[in-house]
This record gives sequence, C-alpha cells and structure tokens, in this order.
Amino acid sequence: MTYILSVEEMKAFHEDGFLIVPKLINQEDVQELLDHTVDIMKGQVTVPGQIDPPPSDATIEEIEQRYVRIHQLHFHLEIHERYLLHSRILDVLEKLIGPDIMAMQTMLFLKAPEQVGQGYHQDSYYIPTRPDTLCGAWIALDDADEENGCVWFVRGTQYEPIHRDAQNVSHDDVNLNGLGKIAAKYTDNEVPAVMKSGDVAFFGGHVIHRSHSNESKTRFRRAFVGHYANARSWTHWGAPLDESRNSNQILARGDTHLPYATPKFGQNKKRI
Ligand SMILES: O=C(O)CCC(=O)C(=O)O
Repeated sequence: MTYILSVEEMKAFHEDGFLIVPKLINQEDVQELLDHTVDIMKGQVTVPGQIDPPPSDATIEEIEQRYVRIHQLHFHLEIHERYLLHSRILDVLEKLIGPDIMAMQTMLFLKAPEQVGQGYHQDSYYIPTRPDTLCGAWIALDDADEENGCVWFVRGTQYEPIHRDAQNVSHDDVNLNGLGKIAAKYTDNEVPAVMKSGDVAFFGGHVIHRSHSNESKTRFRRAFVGHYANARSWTHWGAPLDESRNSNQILARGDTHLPYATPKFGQNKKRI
C-alpha cells in the first residue's frame, strides 16, 4: 500500500528537521529483517572481509559484542538491498526530497546491551551531495528508547551549515566533540526518538544527532538505516576515483541525467 504523507507530516519534517512515521514497515517485514539480523549476530551469515565466522569457542555474549554496526551489506545481501529499496520508505522520500531518488548507503545497527553510542554528527559531513539533499531513513527493528540507546535529534539544526572545521565529530565526549558547542545553542531542543519497531525516522543530512550507549542489561537496539538523496544531486561519494559521479548509487525511483547503478539483486526478486 502506497504511503501518503500528510501535510502535517511534511510541515513537521521541515520545522523539526526530522519526522517519525509510526508503523511504516509492517511487523512481518520487520520480523524478516530481525530474524536475518539474528543470524548475522550468531555468525550464520558471513560476508568475506565484513562479517567473519565467530571463533568456535566464543560465548553467546562474545558473539553479540562483535559488531556495533555493519555498513553497505546491500552490496552483498539481497535482503538488505530489498529493504534499502522498500517502497514505503521511497513513498515518503519522494515527498521529502523529490521523485527521483538515489539509494546510497545501508547501515545495520546491532547495539547489544552495553554497546556504545555515537556522538554528535551531521551525516552530510560524511556523505556530500550537491545540492545537498541527503536524507536518512532509520527503521526501528526493536523498540528504541532512552534506556537502550535511541537516537537523539537536535531540532532546528537542519538550518546549520555542515561544520567541516569541527573537531572530533562523532566523539561521544560532548566537551571534545566540536559539534557540542553548536548543539548547545539549541538548549531544550534535543529530543529522544522514542520509537516502536516498524516506525521509521527520516532526517535531513544537516541535522545534528547522536545516540548514547545501550544501558539495558537485556534489550538490544537493532536498526536498519538507509541513506538517500535526490538522484539529480551529484556525488563522488562511494565511487572509485576514476569513475564518473554517482555511478555507484542505485537509482531507486524516478529518473536522472546522471550515471547510476541498478539494483544487483532486485529485478527478479520479490519487491516490497
Ligand atoms: O543509531 C545510532 O546509534 C546512530 C544513527 C546515526 O547516527 C545515523 O543513522 O546516521
């Protein structure tokens, strides 16, 4: 079913810099991705150079602590490509960044009990696009809250420039992280993205955000994150230097005058 974004939701995204769409992904889909994530955590899925089999004598706890997050598995795993291109995510993005959408990055967060968070950062610092149309889509696979290390967004920072001169971005010590001073200008505007599994948070590339460590002793905080931009923005990000702009980015919807990649697995597989 196509998701139709309401005027209120559009307004909230522009006013706050982020938008949480409740229940965008149905429980059957969330469960499929969660089951696969459990297989990854147990070492039942391996990707050479990225996910290695655990040592044969590793305990469950040791296995769970091996990875906090894993990047770009959609280049290797059909299921990750499929969720990167999930039609309900694209329905929302179409309204937020335009009908021509390129899919750029996936991250799978595992965040077992006591695993670390990530300090203040702006995603467009890492993934530049011109014009800057970057947008993240953060799918909660588990319920996420303050205890298990949900993401915190600083409202209003979508109008900040990308602070390229800030030191130690992503450092979790707010006094060392150069964006700490910028975030401090927005007192009371930092909000926890408390979400249920299947909810999706969309956030622009300039929005300052962070997450704290998982303080729970028993609960995971798993999430699947895609990063997207308008397919008519250009980028050298993620492409070998000798290749043309955008050549590594998948055209997820619409059209573009720029080069693009096609899905590796998607054409003949179940589309969602
Ligand atoms: O999930 C987290 O802990 C951080 C997420 C994040 O920074 C991102 O998706 O850009």
